[in-house]
Amino acid sequence: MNAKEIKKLFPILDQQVNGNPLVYLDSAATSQKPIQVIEKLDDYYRRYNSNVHRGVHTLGTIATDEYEGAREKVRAFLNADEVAEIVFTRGTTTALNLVAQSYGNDHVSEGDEIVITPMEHHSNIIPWQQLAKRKGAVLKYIPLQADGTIDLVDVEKTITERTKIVSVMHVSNVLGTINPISDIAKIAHKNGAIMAVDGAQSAPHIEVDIKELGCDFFAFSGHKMGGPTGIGALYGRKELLEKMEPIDFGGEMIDFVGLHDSTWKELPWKFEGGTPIIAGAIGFGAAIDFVSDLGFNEIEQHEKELVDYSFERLADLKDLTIFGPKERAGVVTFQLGDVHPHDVATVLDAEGIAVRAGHHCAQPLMKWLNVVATARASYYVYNTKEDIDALANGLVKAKEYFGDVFS
Ligand code: 7TS
Repeated sequence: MNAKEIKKLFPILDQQVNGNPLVYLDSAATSQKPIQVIEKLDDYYRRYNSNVHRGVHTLGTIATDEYEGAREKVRAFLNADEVAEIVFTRGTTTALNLVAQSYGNDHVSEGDEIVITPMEHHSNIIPWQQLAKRKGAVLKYIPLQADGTIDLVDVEKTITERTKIVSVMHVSNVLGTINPISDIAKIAHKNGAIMAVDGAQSAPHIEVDIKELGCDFFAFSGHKMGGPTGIGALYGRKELLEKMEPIDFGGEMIDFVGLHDSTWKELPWKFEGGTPIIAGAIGFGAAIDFVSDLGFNEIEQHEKELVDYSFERLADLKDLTIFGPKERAGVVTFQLGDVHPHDVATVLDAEGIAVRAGHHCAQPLMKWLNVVATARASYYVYNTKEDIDALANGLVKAKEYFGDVFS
């Protein structure tokens, strides 16, 4: 299937915005949803909406089978050994907070180190800042190279025997950098630290195999890969999850409840307090089927072509700076002369082109880039070269509109 055929499977993309065909270039914020996912959600609510893991009635049994079936799809998708290692969460943010609050609380003490990078999304900074503050630990940053990549020499220098947790994004949502996770994980393990990975921008775009990555935790979100909002997953190595305390207490996650003491269900349910995100998980499963059927070789190849074509088309634009390395996932973040990124995005929106402008939840990275904000085009399976032509033409219009800036 080519991108034009794939695009037809996304009903939302077949519309006009401000009198122009919609060109959606904001998939790093959230992707659009294929008809297969929309129908799966519709089917759940029309045919078998029920709570899970309780009662014996027929609808409840179907819902439970579908919900747990989705967990199995996540397991297979990541190449984890057991479904016990897959915890459903609201998304990447809650998954990383679970690691920081549960594993972090029990394993980090005063003077210990937590190591991250300046390119992280806020979701992979603040949970560790908070943990470091609670424990009197030190939050350390692996410095970046000038092109926004990580040098393993710096990793070796930053991680020490005092490091307890290393947490790094697999793919940058701003620069598109693909980080050498398996190498970083080896260095973390050599020093006795565990390796957590923010996979929000990798799982939708490149093949993920947690065994090849060699990580202990991997967090990602369904909504960036064709799934519904409000659902994601945390993979955790079983030996670690088994010893971790739940952080959400209440229904669903308990085994026995007494007046003064209670015990928890086994993995992974002890981490899923309350009625779970049932429809979300089932829709997430359908999204995993969808991207897996397309195949990650094809997805990676397609995004590489889009990135190469972007560099080719945008190279002609004077005053346009593209941030990040040449070798990257499907993200192109840029600055157009002195024009504020919000103005660029507004002109593009008038043309029906959706890009994101702002700090992209990566303020430390903006500081490192020495900008307050940038504009960003991010691609997915449904984007075509025509979309990039529209972007390039839209940027020419923006330049004309703010002409005096360039004179
Ligand atoms: N980590 C990375 C690398 C991300 O790109 C995002 C969301 C998150 C974590 C948080 O994911 P959530 O599903 O828990 O919200 N990134 C973006 C973005 O780039 N623009 O909007 C959201």
